[in-house]
Order: sequence, then structure tokens, then C-alpha cells
Amino acid sequence: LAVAPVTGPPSSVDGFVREFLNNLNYEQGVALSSSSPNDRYLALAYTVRDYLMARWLEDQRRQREVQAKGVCYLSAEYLLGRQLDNNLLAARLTDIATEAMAACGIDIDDLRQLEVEPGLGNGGLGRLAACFIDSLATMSVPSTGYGLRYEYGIFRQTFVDGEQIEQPDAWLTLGSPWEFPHPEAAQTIGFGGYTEKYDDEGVARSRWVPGWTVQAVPYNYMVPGYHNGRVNTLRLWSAVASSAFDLRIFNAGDYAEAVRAQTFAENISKVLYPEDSTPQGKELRLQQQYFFVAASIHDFLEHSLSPDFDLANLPDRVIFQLNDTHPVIAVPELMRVLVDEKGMKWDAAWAITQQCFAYTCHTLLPEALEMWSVDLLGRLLPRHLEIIYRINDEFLAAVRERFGDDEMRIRNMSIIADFPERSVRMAFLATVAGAKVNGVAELHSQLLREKVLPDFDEFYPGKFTNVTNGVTPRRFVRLANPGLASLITEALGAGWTVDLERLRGLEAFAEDPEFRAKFAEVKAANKRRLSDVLRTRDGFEVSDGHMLDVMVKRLHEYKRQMLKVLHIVTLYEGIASGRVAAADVQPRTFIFGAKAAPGYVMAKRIIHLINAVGSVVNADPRVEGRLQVLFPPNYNVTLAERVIPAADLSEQISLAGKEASGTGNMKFALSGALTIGTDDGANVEIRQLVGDDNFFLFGMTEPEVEALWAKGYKPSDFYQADEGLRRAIDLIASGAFSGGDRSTFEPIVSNLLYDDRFMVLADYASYIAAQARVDAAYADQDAWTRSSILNVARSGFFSSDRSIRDYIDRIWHTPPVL
Ligand code: 26V
Repeated sequence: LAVAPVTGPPSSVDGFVREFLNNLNYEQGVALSSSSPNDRYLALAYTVRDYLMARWLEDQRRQREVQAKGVCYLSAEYLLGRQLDNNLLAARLTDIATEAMAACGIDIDDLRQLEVEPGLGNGGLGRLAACFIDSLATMSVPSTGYGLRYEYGIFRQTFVDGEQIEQPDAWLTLGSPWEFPHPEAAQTIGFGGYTEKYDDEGVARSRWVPGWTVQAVPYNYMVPGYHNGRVNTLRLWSAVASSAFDLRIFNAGDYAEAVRAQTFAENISKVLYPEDSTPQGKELRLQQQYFFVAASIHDFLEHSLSPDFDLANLPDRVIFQLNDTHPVIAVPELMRVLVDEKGMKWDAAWAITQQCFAYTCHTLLPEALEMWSVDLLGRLLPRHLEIIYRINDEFLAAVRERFGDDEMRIRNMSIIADFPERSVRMAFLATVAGAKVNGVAELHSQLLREKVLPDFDEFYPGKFTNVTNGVTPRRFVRLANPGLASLITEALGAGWTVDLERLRGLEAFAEDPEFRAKFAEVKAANKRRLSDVLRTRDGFEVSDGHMLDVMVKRLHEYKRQMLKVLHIVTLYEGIASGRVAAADVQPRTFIFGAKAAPGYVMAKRIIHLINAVGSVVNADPRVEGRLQVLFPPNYNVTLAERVIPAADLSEQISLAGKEASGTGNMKFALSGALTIGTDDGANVEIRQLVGDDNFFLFGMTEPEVEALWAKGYKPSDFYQADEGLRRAIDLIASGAFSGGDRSTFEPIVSNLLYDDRFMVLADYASYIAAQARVDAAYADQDAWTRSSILNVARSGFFSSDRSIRDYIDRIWHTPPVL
């Protein structure tokens, strides 16, 4: 195999300039003098690519040759963020590229701004996948990320009169320099049709005859490790019709009909699902899931194994990690391939399959646990349904053998649910098939075992484990927080980027006034940077001297943005009513970032309310500018990278037991923000590590939540009992934030008073008290800075490198290949 020579990073600015001009001339077909900013951005991206290419080709060759066990990470979402800076950093090209651009009269910052981030994910789950592939590459673990190349990623959010409007995210329009299409490596994916039994030289066998097929075309993305010369691959699949159009129909003049099949097929990778509320939507989503996992499994078997490989040894070569239930249809697909196509005996195939999969659960909310109706599955994937039935029959037989005919238990454990309609519980299927099942934070893993899947935990001792989430320090410290990164390097030397526990060394510096001053200056500079971004992006002015109180995450009732709103309204009401002098209020800017699923009506109302409260509070002269509410639209990874480093206070206020982990919470702690949070998800571990003195804890614990439900929760009792709460809710109900119209936010108010599934009112008093402690603490800036430094120093545990190490030790057993 011919491989380009492995070159190191270019040692000279000249070399980079030459390569850049080459790309501008020969790839973009323009001269520097007549090039557009986009031409220049693309040429720069191509140049960075070129320097990574030799390493990439070499690593692809090695992964095939070394035959080590590797990870196939199967995820429907990768929320990558911008690539240029990340790839420059990984390849040690940042300085050279900056100088080279300057030599061409270009400010590299202007080009950075042009990159449209690939928003191929909804939130934490997709961003986690992106952090994990970064760590896998940095730690030299043989691995491939597999997913879907959505033509439209997460919608672009705008506000019209304070209400969310969704626009399609056409991220590919101006060219996508980071991807490499490989149409020659396309896989054919079947759907529909029927199954049949046939006689194969005396052996009774089954096979699937699909009714229609789609081509899956892979697009490869480089995933460079940090400073280690490794480049892994992210492979995203795009759907292309098996035949472009029907020439007979076309010639007869019905052009729309002639391309109908094409449109239908290509819809599969058209758009990322922000929800799944319609039946048609559901079917398309199942198509997406099967499409990408089938393509990925076939791809792995075809390209990563030698032709004479004995499939009995498959578990020595691969672990397929299921990122939530979205890829779980991979389980019957591998069984189908092994049994129907490779002619393996069922029991042997099942033994292999059970060693080749592991499952990560990312939620506890029952409505988020996927179920597929048997009717739909049977129509779309008839053979897979048969296989699932057999897996279930054998599993339930084993349960019977162990526990007797305990029908209640059998019904509770069945992969097939009978109510409300007959359907497949994908989380159960993943649990039965997976070698390991993990939750994403200690508390979540414990609740998963004890509350969601207790029968399975009993039946499969040792199957359940925890891997607490993490975030990549490359993107979220080095790139997003360069000031802090330099300060840390100055204090501790350079190794911390790949060994984040070294941040512990900062503890001593927390006692050094000079260091504290420098640290505070970094935070101030980050606030100015954010302020610049919000000014150009949204026309906002961030006031000097304000505490930045930030809540950024998807809009969901369980995350309780409403609790934050009630806090703001309480502060505002105090001033507006004249009971509190504005001068006595700690100046704060509240920043929200949140997208609501387009069909999630209550979430969209809450967005409307936040904007409405902001309009009133920001414009009321009585507030004297001491409270400010900013809600920049379209929160995404790019904005997160500016907002998080500037934050003073991190809002992590979900109802205990509802947030599986959270990962934003970790990014904030690593940026020196102090957390106000409940005892939920990874907050628990953050607080244990940073210490109670450096964390504002409030709210009920998970057992207290359970006890209150058991006793009977009446939110109106809390409303009656708390004057501040009453005033805040009454002000919203009065129409004060809706031009006097009482109906606009009435559904929010009555939901809180009469339903309040997430116990906002029950935690209100405790939250307000904690916020008072925040105010008091912030008044002593030097002490706050000390706490802030300790947050950074003690958060090294939350590196995604540590998460990956845990996956390797507890689940994958795939040592790095150096
Ligand atoms: C999905 C759905 C879909 C249907 C409607 C309600 C609903 C609610 C939540 C979800 C989230 C599903 C999976 C997910 O994104 N989980 C997030 O995963 C992160 C990474 O592990 C974790 O930090 C977050 O706590 C968790 O919510």
C-alpha cells in the first residue's frame, strides 16, 4: 500500500503560506487578490487537512494491520462544534497558521468566524460523543465513531416577539472542508419486504427479502489526537437513492413522480430529530437508526477484518458501544448477519453478540426510554422483529428457570411490552444483549440499578456499572479559555492538558494573592470577550461589574428554567414594589441559552416568558440597570465556548433524580464558575470534589423527592405558605410581563400551581435562600476568587480522558495502541 510520507508539522511559516496559496489557487480556483473570505477559510481548512493527512492515512493502515481490539462508538448524534481551531491545536499549527495568514494580509480570526459548526446533535448526549472521540484519539485507542451525516442539523433558533421560531440549519451550503465522501465504500441497506424459511442442504434457515434499499455513503472526518500524531476517523453516513429516478416515468413527463423514490430515500439523512411526535416522524427515525447502524456494522466487518477472519473471535476485535437506545437495533442486525448471512448457529451467534455490545443509558425519564411498536418494526424490519422475539423468548425462559413462573416479574422484564400497544423496549433489549450497562454519573447509575432496571440488576450480577461523564479539556479549557490555560501552564507546566488531575497543583496557588489577582483578571477578560461577542452577534450590552449568572442547556421542565425565572421575578418584584432599594441589590446579569423541541409547547412558553421578563426588567428604570436578563438566541457549541469561561455562577438546578449527569456543570467548574445546584447527576460528584464551601447546594435530595410524592405533593400549599413565591407567581399571572394580558402565561401559572411535576414550588424557598448566600459570598471578591480557583483545581476528574479510561477498564478492555 502506498502511503504518503509521514511529515511532522511544517516547521516554517513560508511552507504554510505556500500550501495555503496552492489550495486557494488550485482547489478554490481563485487568486488571493480576488478571493472571498469563504475561499480563504476553505483554503486554510484544506491546508490544515493536508498537514494531518499523512498521519491519518498511516493510522488507517495501522488500524487494519495491527488487528488490535477497537471501539466502534455508535451514536445518532455528534455535536462537534467548529473544527478549524481544534484541528490547528491538535496539530500544533495555531501559531504558524496565524503568522502565515498575517503574512497574506489576513486576520485568522476573521476566518474562524466563518465556520458554520456542524450541529449534528441536540445537547449533552451529542456533545459527550464529540468529547469522547477527542479523548479516544488523544489516548491512542483504536476506534471509529459512527453516526449520521444529517443534511440539516439542530434547527437555528430565532425569537420573534420573544417566541422561538425554528429555521433549518443548512450547514453544508458553503462547503464542508472537513469531510471526505467515499461513494465507492457505500453500503446497501434494506428495508421492508418479507422473511422466508428455506432449506439449505438439509438445514432449515431464514432469510430476509427486503422490499426496497437505500445506499449508505460514508463521509469521513479526521479526529486528530492532541499533540500525539494520531488521527482517528469519524464516519457519518448519508442516504442516497439506489436509483436516481425512473427513466420511464420521467420520459412520460411526470417529473415529480420520477424522482419520488429518490426524495423518499434521501429523507433518511435529511434532518436531525429534535423530537418524535408524529407517526410519520417516528417511522423515519427508526429508518435513520437502522440505516446508520446496519451500514456501520457491515462497514466494520468488511473493512476492518481480514478475509479469512474467524467470526467466532469477533469479541477479541471489537466492542460496539451503544450511545443510548438509538443504535440498539444493531443487536438484531448483528445476529441477522451472523446467523442468516454467515451461517452461524443461533447460540454461537448470541454468545458473540452478547460480548460485542455495551450500552450506555443517558436518562431516567420514562418518556425518554425508546419503544418501537411491533407493528412498525414488523413492517420496516420483519426479520429483526423475529430475531427480537426469539431473543425475548429465550431470555424469559432463563428468567423462569431462575425465578419460577413469577408472571408479574416476567411481564416487567419482557422486552416486548403489551401496553399501551405491543412494542419493543429498546433499553431492555440493550440490557439483555449488552456485556455491560452503564449510567453516566454515580447517582444516575445507582438509580438505574435500583429504580429503573432492578430485576435486571438482580438477574445479571456485575452487568451494571458507572462511568461518570467528562468533557474534553482541549476544547473547553485550551481553546475556549486561552487566558486560563496560559495561567495554568505558567503555574504548573504544560502537561495538564492530557493529565487533568494535575490541576490539583493549583490548590496551593489559591492562597497566593498575586495568583488570585491574575486569575480574577482572566475572568474579567473573558467577560469582555463575551461582551464583544454578544454585542456583534445580538446587539446586547453587558454591564461592567455584574455577576454573570448563567443557565445554558436544553429547555426542559425537569431542568427547571422556571425556578430561575421565579428567582429573577422575585428580585424584580422587590424593587418594583419599592420594598427593596435597587442600590441594595447585587448587580447581576442573567444569561440564558436554550432551545426547546419544536413540538414541546410548555418549553416554548417558558422561552417566551424568559424573553418577556427580560424585556420588562431590562427596560424598567427603577431597576437602575442592576438586573439584566439576556437570552441570546441559537445557543450552540460556539456560543458555549464564549459564555462558559465568562460565567461566575453556574445554574444546575434540576429536580433531584432527573438529570442523568449534566456535562455543562463540569465545563463551568473547570472555568472557575461556582455552582448553585441540587444534589443531582454529576453535581453530586462536583460538590464532593470541590467541597461544600465552594458549592451552593439547595433543594430536596432524591429520597426527599420520593417521600414528598409518596405523601402527596400539593404545589398550591407551597404557594400559600411563601409570601415571596406568591408575589412572584401573582406578578406573572397579573400580565405584568405580557402587556396586561393574563392569558399568555396562564398555562405556565396553572401548571405550576396544580401540577408541577418537577416540584419547582417545593424547592423555591431553598433556592432563594441559596441565592442569598451567593450574594453574600460574591460581596467578598477575593474569597470568591479563591473558591473559583479551588473549583478549577479540584475538577480534573471531569476530563473525558478519565471517562474513557474508565470505559477501557470497566467495559471495553481495549488498551491504547502506541
Ligand atoms: C430525551 C427526550 C425525548 C422525548 C421527550 C423527553 C426527553 C427528555 C430527555 C431526553 C434526553 C435523552 C438522552 C440525553 O440527551 N441525555 C443526556 O445525556 C447527557 C450525556 O450523558 C447527560 O449529561 C444529561 O444529563 C442527559 O440528559
